Amino acid sequence: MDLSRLFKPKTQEPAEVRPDGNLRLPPGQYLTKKFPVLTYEATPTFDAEKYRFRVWGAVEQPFELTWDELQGLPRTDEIADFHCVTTWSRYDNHWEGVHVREIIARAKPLPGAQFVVAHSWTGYTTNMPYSDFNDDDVVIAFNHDDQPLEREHGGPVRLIVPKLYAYKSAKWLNGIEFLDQDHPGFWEVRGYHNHADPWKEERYW
Ligand SMILES: Nc1nc2c(c(=O)[nH]1)N[C@H]1C(S)=C(S)[C@@H](COP(=O)(O)O)O[C@H]1N2
Ligand SMILES: [Mo]
Repeated sequence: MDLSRLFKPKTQEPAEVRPDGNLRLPPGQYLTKKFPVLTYEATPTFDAEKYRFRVWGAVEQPFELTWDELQGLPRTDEIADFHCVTTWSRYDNHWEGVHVREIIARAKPLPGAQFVVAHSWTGYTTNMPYSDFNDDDVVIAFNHDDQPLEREHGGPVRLIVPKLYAYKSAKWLNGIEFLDQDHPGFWEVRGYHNHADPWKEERYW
């Protein structure tokens, strides 16, 4: 009996490469088609009447928006991969919402505003350099894969920062603070990396 057929090596698909030369799947990550929920705090309730989106700190124009006003800002959408520090990645998420540059244009950050903290109404916070926040693919999302964002995934509004590990993508977003000094957020003070670049495996510090 000819067994060689059985032991033929399986042909492998070539690994996908991003335009910047990095592999599409960051090191140490595995792909999932599911959308796991990863939340530290209890999933909060939402009250559209009471909701305020606050923008403050090192800006010329601090401001506050009601839910309707936030909904009324120009919309954008994108397809982006999502990488959790606990090693799962989910490709091709379709996010719809408001680009953060709509907020930046209204707030007019001062020259010294080199850092940003995203705030959730649960008290969760996460920090990032202004240069990572002010990027083409950073959005305040209301919809995911053509559905209103599920409550446990941050609905009705969350931040999405695709190029950093997902703990930078604050769920239940209600504020953006601009700062001239870095201010590590919830996970960042508990040992997760301050910067969180998945392609550099910046997981812990
Ligand atoms: N408010 C809040 N936002 C959060 C978190 C959290 O615990 N609370 N977890 C972060 C982490 S670690 C990840 S991986 C993603 C998970 O988003 P998901 O639950 O929609 O998959 O949300 C991030 N945003
Ligand atoms: Mo995560």
